[in-house]
Formats: sequence, structure tokens, C-alpha cells
Amino acid sequence: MFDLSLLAKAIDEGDREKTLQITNEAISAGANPQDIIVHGLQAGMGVVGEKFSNGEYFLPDMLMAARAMKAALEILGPSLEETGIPTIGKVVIGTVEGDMHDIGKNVVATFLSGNGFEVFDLGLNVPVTKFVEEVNEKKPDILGMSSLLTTTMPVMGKVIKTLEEAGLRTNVKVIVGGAPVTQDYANFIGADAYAHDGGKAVPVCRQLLGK
Ligand code: B1M
Repeated sequence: MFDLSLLAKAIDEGDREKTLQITNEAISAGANPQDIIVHGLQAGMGVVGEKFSNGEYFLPDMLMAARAMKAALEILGPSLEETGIPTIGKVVIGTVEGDMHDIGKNVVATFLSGNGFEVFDLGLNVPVTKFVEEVNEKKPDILGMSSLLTTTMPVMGKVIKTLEEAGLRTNVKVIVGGAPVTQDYANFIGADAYAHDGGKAVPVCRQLLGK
């Protein structure tokens, strides 16, 4: 069995080359791509977050770790995609305005597209109006919003309110997530669902569509 702690360590060190090399080795060794993400990349990023919290790491350390994780996710995306699955539903997803964290959102988008959803990724720092425009134009089954900062969580509620005012809320299911977000908070802002992580987002989105 492939030792994914090596990958977590490479992320912790912010070493992009080593991260890519170990990711490729893990794929060749037959490790499950979801395990590589959760037990390798995400575990390493958890350590980086703890070290940032206790003052051991600074912003550049987080940036280097983020760069390494993004590169690894790019090579893992295609191996997650299964061929021949009919589309389950259309998802528009993005990180809310004021928030520059997109790795978790990218993981969720990768897991959803790898499990048969058609995903339109709006990126990060997405204005409220952009979410509403995209719901109006793309007519997705699901709108997904990600927030990693306590200060940007309320923006998700603002999007839901603006969708209501535009008469678009009944046409789309809303799922929210991100490290500080909880089921209680999702209920509070009137979202239809919350998922703790990328793996959970898949069954939750299926359930939202009754599939
Ligand atoms: Co910053 N950051 N950051 N950061 N950053 C956090 C979030 C923080 C917890 C670190 C800490 O203090 N320990 C803290 C937030 C505190 C708070 O508000 N509660 C923080 C801070 C303070 C900041 C700055 C303010 C720092 C500063 O400037 N002084 C600044 C803010 C910038 C801004 O956004 N305006 C900042 C900046 C950055 C970087 C740009 C350097 C970089 C982001 C790079 C990028 O994303 N492109 C960064 C990083 C890397 C982190 C940590 C270390 C890691 C985040 C991450 O990628 N995790 C983070 C600490 C931590 O979370 N432990 C931290 C890995 C990722 C796979 O997990 O994002 O949780 P996560 O996603 C999970 C789930 O949350 C869930 O599924 C994902 C996959 O399983 N999920 C969803 C996410 N979205 C979902 C959507 C769903 C469903 C599930 O449905 C739609």
C-alpha cells in the first residue's frame, strides 16, 4: 500500500516538484485518486493550517503549499473521471466574493465532475451578481458556494437572498461548504444542503436531485 504520508509531507514543505513526483508515483502504484486527495494532499494542508495558526508558518508557506496542491489536483482530475456515466445534473460552483481560497472548492468540483455531474466552475472571489447571472443563464440544478473565512460566510446568505429577490431561488438547489461552515449555518442562511468535504458533497448533491 502506498505511503500517502510522504505526500502530506511534501505539501507541508510546499515542495511542488516533490508533490508532483509522489502524486505520479501514487497513481502508478494504483492508489485510489480520492485517497490520494484526502489522505495525502488534504492531510498535508491540514498540517500547514495548524502551523499557520500557531505562528510557525506565514502567508508564503500557505501559498507554496497551495501551489503544490493545485498542481497535484490538475493531474488527479482526469484519473477521477469515469467515462460513460450519463450526466446526473448541472452544477455551478464558486468561492464567494472577498475569499481567495479555492483549493477546497476545486476538490469539491473535481469530485463532482469525477462522479458524473456537469460542473461550471466560476473560480474564486465571485461577486454576488455573478452567481445570480450564472443561475439565470446556465439554469443549473445545483448552485455550490464555498467560503473559508468567517468574514465571507455571510456572502453566501446574500447570494441566496438575491436569488429569492430575482425569483430564481425555487429553480435551483443550494449547497454550501468550507471549513468554518456548519449544517446549522447552512440552515440559518436558507441553503438546501451542507457538505463537510468533497467526498460527502457527491451523495449530498445526488440526494438533492433525488438520484
Ligand atoms: Co488562508 N486562512 N488566509 N490562505 N488558509 C485559512 C482558511 C485559516 C483557517 C488559517 C488559520 O488561521 N489557521 C484562516 C481563516 C480564519 C477564519 O476566518 N476562520 C485563514 C486566513 C486568516 C487567511 C488570510 C486572512 C491570511 C492573511 O492575509 N493574514 C488570507 C485571506 C485572503 C482572502 O481570502 N481574502 C488567507 C490567504 C490564504 C492563501 C491565499 C495564502 C492560501 C489559499 C490559496 C488558495 O486556495 N488558492 C491560504 C491557505 C492555503 C489556507 C489554509 C492553510 C488551507 C486551506 C485549504 O486549502 N485547505 C487554511 C487553514 C486550514 O483550512 N486548515 C487557511 C485544504 C482544502 C482541501 O480544505 O478548503 O477546508 P478546505 O475544503 C474542504 C472542505 O472545507 C469542504 O470540502 C473541501 C474538500 O474536502 N468544502 C466544501 C470546501 N468548500 C466546499 C463547498 C461545498 C462543500 C464542501 O459545497 C459547495
